[in-house]
Amino acid sequence: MSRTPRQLHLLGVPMDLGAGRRGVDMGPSALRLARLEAVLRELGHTVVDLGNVEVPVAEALPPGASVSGQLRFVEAIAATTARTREALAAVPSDATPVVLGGDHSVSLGSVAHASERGRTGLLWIDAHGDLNTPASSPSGNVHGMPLALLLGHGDARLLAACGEVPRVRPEDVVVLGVRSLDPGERALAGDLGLRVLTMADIDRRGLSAVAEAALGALAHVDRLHVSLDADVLDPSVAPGVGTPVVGGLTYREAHLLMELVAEDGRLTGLDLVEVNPTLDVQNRTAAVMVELSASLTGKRIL
Ligand SMILES: [Mn+2]
Repeated sequence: MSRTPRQLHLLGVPMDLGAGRRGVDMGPSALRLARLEAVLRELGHTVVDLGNVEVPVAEALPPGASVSGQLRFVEAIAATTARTREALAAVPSDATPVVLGGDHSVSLGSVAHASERGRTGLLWIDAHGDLNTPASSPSGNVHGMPLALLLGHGDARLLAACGEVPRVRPEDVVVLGVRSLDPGERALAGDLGLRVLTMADIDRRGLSAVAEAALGALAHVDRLHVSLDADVLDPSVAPGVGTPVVGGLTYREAHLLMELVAEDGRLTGLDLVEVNPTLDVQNRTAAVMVELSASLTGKRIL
């Protein structure tokens, strides 16, 4: 089942307005330069590149756009979320959208879209929880908030941009690979009863058992969206990320995770986010993300 050829529709969202460090707006270019389309074609998939969603340029926004209460660039991010949903609405229902970020706030659009197509399990693979709200965020950067927003918690303008709220139910979400949570994120995860599988779980039980637990916890849904933040990888594997945290997934663990999700066969959408070419070494991080995309869509060793 995992080797079934897919129709993959790529959509770039070159946005770094949600991040504290600049540069992830170049992520879509880096992923394309790392031969994403060619690698997926070599696996037998049909690939359509829809180009990029138009994203405001930070420097061209009016003075003060970066400061809106505690949230940076909230209006521009809300507008980009709406445009991302619009662009994805044109993707045929039997195709698999692949959104190229951009900072992780691009997933507001992609996950909102996925939920519009039907109840969707969300596998959020990330070093961080992305569960902050304006009240709990230490930085005001929206890329630390998308999962909270998709669960219905956060700024009203961003919630409105996602459409019907909440976009995902807590029981339909698994967060995997986490090793850095702010106190407010820990509290929200606890309040919602969110399933969070940390790096400590992976250390103790092994990646294979943790991946099985993640997929098992989502066994009640037919559709599965994978939101893959490059910073879940160890910085030695993926140096080109804005918010690196030591102690991440090894190269093999990441591939095994992708292979197990591929075998599961339910994948309906994918985000590749937080690749920052300005911090990378020879585009290595984008290259790893492309390889992981291949494993996720059916590439095997044998
Ligand atoms: Mn993230």
